[in-house]
Amino acid sequence: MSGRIVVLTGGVGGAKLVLGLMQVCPPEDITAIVNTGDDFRHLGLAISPDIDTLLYTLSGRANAAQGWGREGETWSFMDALKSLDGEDWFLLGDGDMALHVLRSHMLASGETLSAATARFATAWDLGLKILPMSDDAVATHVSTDAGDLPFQRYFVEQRCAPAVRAIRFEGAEQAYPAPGVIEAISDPATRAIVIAPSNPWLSVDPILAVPGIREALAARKAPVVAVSPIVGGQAVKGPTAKLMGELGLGVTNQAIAAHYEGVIDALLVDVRDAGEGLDIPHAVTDTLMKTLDDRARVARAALDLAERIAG
Ligand code: FO1
Repeated sequence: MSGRIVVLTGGVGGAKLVLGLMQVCPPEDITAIVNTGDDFRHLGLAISPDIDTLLYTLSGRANAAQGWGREGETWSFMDALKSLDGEDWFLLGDGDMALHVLRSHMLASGETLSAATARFATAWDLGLKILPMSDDAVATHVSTDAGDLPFQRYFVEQRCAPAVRAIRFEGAEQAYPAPGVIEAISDPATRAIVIAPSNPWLSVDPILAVPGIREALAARKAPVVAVSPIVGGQAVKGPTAKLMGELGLGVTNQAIAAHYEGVIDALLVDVRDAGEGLDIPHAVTDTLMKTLDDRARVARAALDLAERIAG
């Protein structure tokens, strides 16, 4: 399939699919639009977890087992920080610090998150475009039975334990899509838009909450295919299944399809859930992504489904 591919992604599962797309399409044809709702300032540093997970995953630097951060990371900064009674609930590796320090320095010098992200993608010769969903601050907060929590406090400090009652994206109403985001979605050369198997409520909804993005998707020419984050009635990593239960939803692909109502044309589901009735176009494959070949297979299946939809 030649032409431009756009992928909306966040979190670890999303990064795996983007890596799969890089195996089956020329990287220069791919534009990744990345969730920045997880971003926050910590110890004065601008942290962008989903951008960094994508940078590490695509450059082969990721700590695959851990899902975030760098393979072979060292922790002398954290040791020194703890010795000074600094906040140590959010771990900042020595190599990881380079991204946070450089990004923070560029933002403090008036550059945008887009510019910092493009610099890193170029420095690591990744080939694809990585666009933040917005250069404006959008912060995911969850209202839980343990109170109102900024995303990283919920995800890291509380390890997703509190039951989520509601999710909001502070600043979304005032945010603008980052340069190139609407253009990529609306580009006549774009032949498929893929929503990666990220958590729809926590990693994709912030992207859709930026005014203009959902509208551009609804007005799209290209088919939009979502890869379900559910495998065998569970979620592979992270809190998706738990969250769906807390939101009063069954852990089903019908619930995923309903959530993306109006945005997607089709859903790629896992072979273990193939029996579930779905009233939108769909395809079935083994969506469990352990190896690079797995990631390429899922990416290929998503593009084949898009091609089928395009007719
Ligand atoms: N996740 C953790 O579970 N513990 C951490 O200490 C942690 C630190 C961290 C530092 C930089 C970064 O980019 C990501 C980090 N993450 C950590 C992962 C992060 O919370 C998640 O990747 C996303 O926010 C959820 O997708």
